Amino acid sequence: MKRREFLKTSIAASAAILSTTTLSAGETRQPIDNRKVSDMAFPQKRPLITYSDRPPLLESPRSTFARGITQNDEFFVRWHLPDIPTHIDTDSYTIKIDGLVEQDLEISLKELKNDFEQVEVTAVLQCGGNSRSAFTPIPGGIQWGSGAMGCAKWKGVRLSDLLNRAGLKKDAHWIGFNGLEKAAYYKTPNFVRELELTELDDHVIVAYQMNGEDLPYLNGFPLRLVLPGYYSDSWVKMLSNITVTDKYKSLFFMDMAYRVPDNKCECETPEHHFKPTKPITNMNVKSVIGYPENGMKVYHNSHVVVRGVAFDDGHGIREVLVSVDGGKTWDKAELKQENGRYAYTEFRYAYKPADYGKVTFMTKAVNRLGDEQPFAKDIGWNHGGYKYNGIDEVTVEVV
Ligand SMILES: Nc1nc2c(c(=O)[nH]1)N[C@H]1C(S)=C(S)[C@@H](COP(=O)(O)O)O[C@H]1N2
Ligand SMILES: [Mo]
Repeated sequence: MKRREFLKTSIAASAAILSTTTLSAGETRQPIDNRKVSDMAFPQKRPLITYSDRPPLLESPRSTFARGITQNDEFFVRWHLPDIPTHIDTDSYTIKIDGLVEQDLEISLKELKNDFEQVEVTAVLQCGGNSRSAFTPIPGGIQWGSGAMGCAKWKGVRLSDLLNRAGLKKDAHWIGFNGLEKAAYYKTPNFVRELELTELDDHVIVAYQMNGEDLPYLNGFPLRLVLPGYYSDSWVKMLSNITVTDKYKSLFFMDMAYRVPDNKCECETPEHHFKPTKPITNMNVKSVIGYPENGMKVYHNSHVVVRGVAFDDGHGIREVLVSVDGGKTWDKAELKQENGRYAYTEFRYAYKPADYGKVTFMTKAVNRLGDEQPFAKDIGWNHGGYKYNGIDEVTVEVV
């Protein structure tokens, strides 16, 4: 069945249930973009859009995306378990490596910083559920707008160097990563991720610094996994254990969450969830406008510079196109690419509003493979609300 038909049937089937609302099931639109930052700030953070304080769930406002590097104090925060350790003893903290290795290792922070080659990578960290509020009906989970993402310069050591020091045994195939939450609350499902050895290249690092400073506590102090190009569910924070195994261990977070339908459109209907599913891995191409913002007023005949960021999974951004006529015609934005292929590409587009009234800016990024962002309405629905990458839109008023 083609997607359009698929949608029609699903809309017809659910029309009765939804008669009290104007939303159509299985459709997608622009993510919610009217939330204000909170009055309250968490330690090391400026006030952000706050969904919960236990666990801390914080979203960066749109204005953050006018710049290519996200500051540490404006970087979004997501934790799954309500109880995160509130104290870390940096002198005794170690990262343990065990399982199918020649030699179990326990590496202190000091050893990590002194005994291994130090490397840096600038990379985008984006939750797979970023922009989830674009999906209708809205899937369960945090109703993120577009701010569950950020781009930082990460410094640390290569995961492969750690694994080589331990020495992998012949049957080594899977690697499990565990955050420190486990130690304190062992009865809740741990936040553990598993990756296949073949997925891990030299770009994967165990990082202790973000933008030249220690990782902020809420972003995983003192150590986190950095997987450039991958959605951030696997970027385990407060990383304390790495376990090498021969078999996939089947864990709650890997089996239930962060998966999409294993079909070409990665889509399904609210009535019939598609099986089988697959884990989300590589990020699709996306752009988000940082300036101007929805509802702003700009002066007639003034010089408006639309600014924002674009990224993909590391293939690199070829161009960012801007439309002011609803997507009929597109113009190229200027690009600035200084931080490598995993980082944000900054774009800017100068515009002189010649007419009064509302004007909508749309941005569409295209990567080096030729993949481009679809219109919001053409994105397939999935029940987890993952991987939304619709053409971004901001509407301002010319006065
Ligand atoms: N230990 C631990 N690591 C974790 C998580 C978690 O709940 N616990 N959540 C993951 C998810 S789903 C996301 S989106 C990112 C969020 O990273 P941030 O809080 O630094 O923005 O951390 C990932 N790593
Ligand atoms: Mo996430």
